[in-house]
Amino acid sequence: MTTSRKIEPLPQDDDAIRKALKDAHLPSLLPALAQITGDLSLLRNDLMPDTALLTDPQGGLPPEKQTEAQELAFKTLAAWRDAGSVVADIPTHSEVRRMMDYLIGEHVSDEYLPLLLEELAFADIDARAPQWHKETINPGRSLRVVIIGAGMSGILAAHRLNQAGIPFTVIEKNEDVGGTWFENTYPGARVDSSNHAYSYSFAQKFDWPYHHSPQEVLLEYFRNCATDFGIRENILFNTEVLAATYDEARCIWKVSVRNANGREEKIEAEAIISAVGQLNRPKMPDIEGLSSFKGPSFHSAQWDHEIDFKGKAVGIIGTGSSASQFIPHLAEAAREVQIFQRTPNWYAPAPNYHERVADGFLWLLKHVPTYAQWYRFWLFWAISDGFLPMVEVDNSWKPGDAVTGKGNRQLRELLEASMRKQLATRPDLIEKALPDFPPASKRIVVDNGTWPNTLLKEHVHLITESIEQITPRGVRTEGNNEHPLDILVFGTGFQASKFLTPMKVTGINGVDMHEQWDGDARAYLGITMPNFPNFFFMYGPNTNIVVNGSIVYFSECEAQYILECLRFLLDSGTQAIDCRAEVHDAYNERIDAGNLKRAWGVSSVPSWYKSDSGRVAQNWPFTLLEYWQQTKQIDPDDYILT
Ligand code: N01
Repeated sequence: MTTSRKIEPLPQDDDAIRKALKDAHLPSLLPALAQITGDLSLLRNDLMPDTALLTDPQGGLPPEKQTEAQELAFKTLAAWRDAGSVVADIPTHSEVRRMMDYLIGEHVSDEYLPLLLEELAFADIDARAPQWHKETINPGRSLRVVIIGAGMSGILAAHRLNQAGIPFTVIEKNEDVGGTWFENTYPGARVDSSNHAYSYSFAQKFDWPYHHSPQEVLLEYFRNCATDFGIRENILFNTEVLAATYDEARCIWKVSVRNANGREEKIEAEAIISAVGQLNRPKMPDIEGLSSFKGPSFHSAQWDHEIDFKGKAVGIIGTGSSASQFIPHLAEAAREVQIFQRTPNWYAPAPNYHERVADGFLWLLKHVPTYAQWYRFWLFWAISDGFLPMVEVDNSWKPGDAVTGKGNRQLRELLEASMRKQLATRPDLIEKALPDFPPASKRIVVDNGTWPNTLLKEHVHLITESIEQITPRGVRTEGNNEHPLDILVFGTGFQASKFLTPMKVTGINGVDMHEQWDGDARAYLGITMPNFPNFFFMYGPNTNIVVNGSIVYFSECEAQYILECLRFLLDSGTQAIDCRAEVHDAYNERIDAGNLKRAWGVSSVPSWYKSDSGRVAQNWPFTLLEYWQQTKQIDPDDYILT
């Protein structure tokens, strides 16, 4: 069972404990030991991680201190085992805070504490679960919900509705759950944030085989979640939503779907949750001659596993996160690899990117209660709001500057030094691969050295001349340069800013959702929009996070808010809530101003963070805390009530 965290008893074998401790993540082990023993004196000042080095695997603890911490952990664990392995009472909030303070090396403020307690999910308490049930609030009221999509967000929404006793149907176009993890099967596909953090807070799993697990492991996790949550029988697979139309007189959404037999059907519901994701519709480039290529060609999200690359000349258009993952695999087999790069990337060094979780570490997660939660907490904090200053735009910034401010300069220096070092033997590649724009203008690609090592291979060529045409035999770049190819792969990304494409969604007075957006998707809290009553988005406009946090966290906040809206409908007898235009507009003005204070908002480099108009339609510019606070509950004054 995916979500199980069954702890196994510590063995009598002291050597086994000592051996495992060599692989321990010590900064998060000591709070776990303090918690299970109730002995907070274990959190010694001299063994405290260094705040400035949070992303260091051992929090900057020097080797002699690591040895001391290991010895302390050994003695504590052995004594705890010998005394009967009794876990101390759940700590008080002030004790938990003391442990948090120790782990992150600073005082956790009052406002962050409740958020962090939720994330920790001690004693398997799912604090974000609805603490109410439809039957006890308004059993007679019809409140059916259609969820569109059974990926990470859709599974979560279904689970929450199930917990609240609200009837729901999930419409999924694929034959199974998983969304992006079902569709993207290209070689090398893996999660680029740590999967101990990229998982539901209430369904944590300690036995991830890798720090960044491959696609098939993530897919299995989401498949198992769907089964464990008991939502599978509510999912209509191989069924695609074509349109949704609001019937104002009845306050009902009529959803047109094409079912598994190809027939069109209508489903009625009082509310819709769109959980279609932002990165689910492949984007093919607008290049002359696109379809003229005679050899095999396909997009990374529609990988053709029949194709053998061995001995072939392969061309790849695009160098984003997807391409950076699959190109190294193609380079293993292909005779020649031609990479067509339009814009270079910044690469964030992640030494454990392809690493298996060490045996000893896994052993400790299995044998030490609460260790997995504290490790997840560490990851959550290490990639949290503390990163925002690195992407801030100073007042002195002007277009063309290579950095946006002081923090961004530090980030640039770090990333540039790493790239220069890795490509030191090839100044020509440094010239081509080193961006001249500020880091975080577009998505920073995660890498462990695989990308530069691939570029350094003799049969791999990084081509930066712009593409003029795709021809039957290959690609022609400026200056009439022909690049003959056997196979052409598009790593050209997704239609991220075209939310809900190609569905037709019609709201009050026949207004079309895409026409209302006019190419520039906006929503209030990324969740609701005027004229579309009881229509909720998950991972909607401006809810993507760039450097701080995990997208699962955002989806959990959105689910919390949507459930609060549904509770309001049940509680108040209101038929429908429709976001007030002035609330929506004021909110979006603030979002736009916020994004203009971030590197991705001021930079002119192309990125999927922006709509065609150049507005940042995807990203959330503020703290994780702020989104959590804003989505905790609904303010009815934000809505026109029917
Ligand atoms: O897509 P992208 P992606 N001519 O849009 C190029 C997530 N993800 O699939 O930069 C030439 O980033 C384009 O060039 P440019 C992750 O959030 C996650 O790689 O626009 N080139 C760019 O190089 C990621 O950010 C994981 O100039 C053209 C590339 O194609 C998001 O998905 C793994 C072109 C597109 O890059 C999208 O990543 C993979 C043209 N006409 C992805 N049009 C995880 O680890 C486009 N390009 C979870």
